[in-house]
Amino acid sequence: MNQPLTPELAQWLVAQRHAGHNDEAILRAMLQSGWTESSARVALSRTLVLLKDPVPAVPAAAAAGAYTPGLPEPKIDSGATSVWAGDREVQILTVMASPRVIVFGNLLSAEECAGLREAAAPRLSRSETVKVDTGGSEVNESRTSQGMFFMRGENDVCKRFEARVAALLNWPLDHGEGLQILRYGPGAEYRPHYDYFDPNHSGTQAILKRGGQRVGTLVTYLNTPTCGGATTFPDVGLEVQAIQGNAVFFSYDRPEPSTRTLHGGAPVLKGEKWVATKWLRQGHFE
Ligand code: PD2
Ligand code: ZN
Repeated sequence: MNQPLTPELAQWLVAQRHAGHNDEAILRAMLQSGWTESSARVALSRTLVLLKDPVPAVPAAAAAGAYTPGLPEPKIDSGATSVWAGDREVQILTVMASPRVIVFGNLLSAEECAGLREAAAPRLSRSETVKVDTGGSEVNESRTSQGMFFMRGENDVCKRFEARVAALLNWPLDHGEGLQILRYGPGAEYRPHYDYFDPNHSGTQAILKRGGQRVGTLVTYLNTPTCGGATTFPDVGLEVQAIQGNAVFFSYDRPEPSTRTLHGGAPVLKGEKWVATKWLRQGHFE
């Protein structure tokens, strides 16, 4: 059932949250009353706005309705084994409710993976992390990969990939950051971190002016390392193996550890690992 978020329903959802029921319990109740999982999730995330959770949105932009409500989410019903992403059938390999994690298969062809690797290779340099005080970036031992950013729509493969991701995750193309390509050599890793911008860091307000918070991450594997390099979710003991063409997606409805979206790139033990990371924002990202 694809129900609209009526005032009565919104009131019920808010009351459930006020009563201390966690999202999983509320979701279960909604599924029992006939909701599809994807529409229940969207309705649930919209109540955050009603509750005025401390999502560090840029208030003016949020008030002006510049942000898309809800979260990126594929249209999949329970048990679906694949989903149409506009120009390609994408497999659903693993689905987790909380944290919201979905592993996709066959998101990119071998040729598309090679095209992204080849276009990125001459532009790689040591990866940096966000500098928490200014919002700038710096080299950090916790991230030993090399990386580069494409501009959105920079070449044909980027354009095709961005359109596919927008269709797959039902999220406007212009809310996505440019694709980031990472190459991890043997021993390289990305220690566990959150992808949202921490509201307590002084540099965050400046970052949020451009598109608001990150609300979802899609890491797509552009090759298969010989050994190691899984994407890990330590809070829930999940490891997603890096298999060429597959991708792991996760979303977060608030910039807080309670989303359990702590994740990392385990050290590559043999061979190398290439990924394309797509971060999705609340609003238009210029
Ligand atoms: O390469 C990965 O598996 C990975 C892990 C954690 C990538 C990212 N985070 C990222 O690009 O944010
Ligand atoms: Zn990350």
